[in-house]
Amino acid sequence: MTESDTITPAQDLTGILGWRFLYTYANGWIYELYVKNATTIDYRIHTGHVGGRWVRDQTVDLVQLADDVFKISWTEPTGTSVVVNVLPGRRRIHGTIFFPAWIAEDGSKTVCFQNEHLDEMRAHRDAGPTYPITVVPEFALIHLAENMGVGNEAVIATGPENLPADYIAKARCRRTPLSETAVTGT
Ligand code: FER
Repeated sequence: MTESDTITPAQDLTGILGWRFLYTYANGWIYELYVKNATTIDYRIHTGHVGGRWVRDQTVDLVQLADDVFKISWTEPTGTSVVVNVLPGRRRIHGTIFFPAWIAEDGSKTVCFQNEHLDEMRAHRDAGPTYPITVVPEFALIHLAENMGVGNEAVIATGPENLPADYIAKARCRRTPLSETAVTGT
């Protein structure tokens, strides 16, 4: 057995793979995340500094830290880095966003369906300014956790601007009972 076998715990991602989460950060920002597979997420940003932005097929690192504790880390083509800790059974998220200076100053250039503007985003990233980085660490409450199956292209298929005005309110009403989430909190 190599040292890394004993350092890295056995991974069971079934509690997060294929799940959609709608959540509100303590600063009021509302996000929606779909874990499409073990290395890919789709997401929509409903409100906040870059509200209106949406992204499909973002490559991420996803790991299980412990029972009901998952961690997703990635860097965007914009240069924004994000680490999101997800505790589905406890309906709790903690996210840390690292905004480059050009986005902290004005997020509007990143508000789009990013997949159609990838070269533009990379050009903005390279033009900067990058520093100082603004760190935004916040807890969030998961309003809705739904198992949509892996590889479901219909979950995040349109921008937040095309959703019905009551989308968030209705999602909150459909709030999954804690007992139905994959792992119950301990
Ligand atoms: C999140 C926090 C930030 C999240 C995505 C981001 C999908 C992305 C931010 C950005 O690119 O501006 O919880 O979940």
